[in-house]
Amino acid sequence: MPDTLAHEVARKSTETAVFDVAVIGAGFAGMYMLHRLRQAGFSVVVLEAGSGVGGTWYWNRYPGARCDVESMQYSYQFSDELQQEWDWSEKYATQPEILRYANHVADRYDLLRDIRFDARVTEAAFDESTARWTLTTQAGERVTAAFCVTAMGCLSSANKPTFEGLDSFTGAVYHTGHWPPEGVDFTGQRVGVIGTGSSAIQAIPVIAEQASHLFVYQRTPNYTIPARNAPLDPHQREAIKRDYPNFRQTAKQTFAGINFNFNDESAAGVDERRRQEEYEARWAHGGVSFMGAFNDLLFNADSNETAAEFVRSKIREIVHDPAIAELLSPHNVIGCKRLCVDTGYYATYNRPNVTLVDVSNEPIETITPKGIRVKGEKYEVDAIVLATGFDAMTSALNSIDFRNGEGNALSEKWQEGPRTYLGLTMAGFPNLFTITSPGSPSVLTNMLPSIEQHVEWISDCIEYMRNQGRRRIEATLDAENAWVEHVTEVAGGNLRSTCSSWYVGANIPGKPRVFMPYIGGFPMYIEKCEEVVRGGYEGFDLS
Ligand code: N01
Repeated sequence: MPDTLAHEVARKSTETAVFDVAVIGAGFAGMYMLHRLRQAGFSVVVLEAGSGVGGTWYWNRYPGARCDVESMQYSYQFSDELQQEWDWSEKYATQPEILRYANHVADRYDLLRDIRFDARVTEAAFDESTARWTLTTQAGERVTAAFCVTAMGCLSSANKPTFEGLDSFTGAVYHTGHWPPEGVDFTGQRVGVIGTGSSAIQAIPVIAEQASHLFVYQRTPNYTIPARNAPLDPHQREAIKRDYPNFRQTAKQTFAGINFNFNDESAAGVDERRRQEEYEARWAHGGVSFMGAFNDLLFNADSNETAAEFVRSKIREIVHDPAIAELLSPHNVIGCKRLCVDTGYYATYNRPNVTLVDVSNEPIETITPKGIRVKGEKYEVDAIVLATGFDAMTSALNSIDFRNGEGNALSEKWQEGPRTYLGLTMAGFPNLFTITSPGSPSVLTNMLPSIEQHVEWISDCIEYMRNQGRRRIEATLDAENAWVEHVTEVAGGNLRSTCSSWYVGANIPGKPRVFMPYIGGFPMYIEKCEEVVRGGYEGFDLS
């Protein structure tokens, strides 16, 4: 089996290079997929649209970008040497530090030789006669592989709403998800940030310190909990490292695959004093573990409201102007949209150089050559930051013209919403695997362990195929339908499915409203995947 890219990749569009597996994307999922498959003796090529590894951490370089999962948990665990040799510097790692980690992994495992950068895949077609996929890139390069694995991330396709007049704007326009690698210095500039989701909430306090004036255009306020970020105490870091296997194992047994203190009392079952005590402790600790304060916060609307009101009371405490505090106060279910984690977000609105512009009732009217007009009022700005999020979970896959052997498109199959078996495969699309796709816990969990679980499942499956002398695997329609039904049913019992979030595609006009990730929890999901394997790949046709 040839093993180096130099021998393999067609340099001319007329040639087609041949591999066992083609992986799309070189973020954490694609990198580990490559490593694992190569270890198993397969020839692999990774096609990556960007010019470097890191995926989300390659593209999202906006000021203040950090991971909201603690650094000691947001890393690979497949190699003990790797997790022992790397030292995170802060409780929450910055984007540059995570990108350095991704590059360290790429170097350590010599991954770059099998990754093609600046290779955006545009088409992928399955040929039934050979049972192989052929992938074509924007530049016209072609590779063929027995299996295709997508590792394109859940939040990788930027949402750029069409604001009237945007093209006429004479200043710079940035999207948080496509930040220039060289960075942007806003010193002395008037800046307009559109959006107040996780990305904006991290970027706004940093931009406010540089800009001469910052205007924030808010359509819907979000709940955010202080990160309480700090340098990692070396003793604590070493203590976790000494116990890493147990630490990781405990995390895997939690709903979100994250090791944090979950309180198994219900908010409805305790008195006001006890609730306040718990919320205060969680607010002081910081981060997303706030939602672990009580076990019914995502199941009982009244309980949820006690947590929501607690955060609103904090906003009123922090923000000096009561009218601004009220505008910043969300009134929907807390945790329904992804909870944000910040450093100094609410206090930023006390700065004299920051103006909050409410666009909840009347949308941004137009972008002019010199700025942004809202309700007839003109805001002159030098730069616009679109912190408008992503067309989540489906758009990256739909951006590639996937065609099965009958010439049917994946985008047609998903017209009414995504349908998968375990978020890993799709009926009608043989030999195609998707990492952290709709129907898997993905974005509701710590992505790293979720990615590792998917990669290992896919790699084991491909090895099994080889060992059994099988060449074609396809999820049955029955198995897929049953899984989609189960995913929908569990979502229905959770308050998270009740609001207009990107989880349900509500941020993209016309997108079918479907709760996309699997909300049954990481342990239940792992058990189901393992059960399928124990059953000889139950729910699949192998031939
Ligand atoms: O995107 P978002 P994001 N006019 O969709 C507004 C992960 N992440 O990039 O809510 C005006 O949350 C939109 O308003 P509304 C994390 O999973 C993680 O911030 O639709 N405003 C909203 O305020 C997160 O959930 C980390 O009314 C418009 C904002 O733009 C996910 O990425 C950090 C508009 C978009 O918010 C996405 O976060 C960052 C319009 N036409 C991100 N269109 C960490 O790990 C949209 N908006 C910490």
